[in-house]
Amino acid sequence: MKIPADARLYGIVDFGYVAEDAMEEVAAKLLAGGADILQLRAKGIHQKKVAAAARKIIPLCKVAGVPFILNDHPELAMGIGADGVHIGQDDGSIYDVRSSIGVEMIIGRSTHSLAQAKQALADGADYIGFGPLFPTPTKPGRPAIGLEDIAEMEREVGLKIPAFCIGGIKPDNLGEVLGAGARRCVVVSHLLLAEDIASETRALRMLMAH
Ligand code: TZP
Ligand code: MG
Repeated sequence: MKIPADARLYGIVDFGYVAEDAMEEVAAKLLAGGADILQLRAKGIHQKKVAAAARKIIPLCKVAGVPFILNDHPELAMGIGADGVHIGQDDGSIYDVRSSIGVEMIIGRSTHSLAQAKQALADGADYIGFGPLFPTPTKPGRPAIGLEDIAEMEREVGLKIPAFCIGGIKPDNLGEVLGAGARRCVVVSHLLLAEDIASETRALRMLMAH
């Protein structure tokens, strides 16, 4: 499965916010609210637990017709039938990951500057994350890059592959982010900490509809 052309909101089920026994339920809520892509992110979690969570979430994504992306672990992503893998700047080259998982699977790359975004495009990434726009508890210590490069990034990269702005995005600042030129976003903590995850996801998705 490819990233749908009209994908706007990318949701992440993150072990940093979601208990192991709630993974499936939270994934279902993000999907019910209209998340267009779903990632499982499990920093520092044993691969067996990551695989177990992925096996519960993948069938939900299949029913919803939403791509399932695993953060890190390209081999595991392939083994469990993920649609793709998301890799950071320190996770090796896109070329090496592509060589091991093949041409069918989606490869997403985290980028933290315009130069990295252009490089990811040149290296053959299928989509990028671009941020963090704002400081975020989900990635502590990572400096915020602000909004000023979004428009150029969208022109240079986002017109060729989907580009998802990320980092500290919430309804309060979404207007500003879209106004700066963003067309697609990843939202993690705001959705995972919401009292009603499905309706919060739906509300954000509607704000991004145009
Ligand atoms: N990469 C750059 S910022 C970020 C990641 C994984 C965290 C985004 O999470 P939040 O909670 O939406 O700020
Ligand atoms: Mg990584």
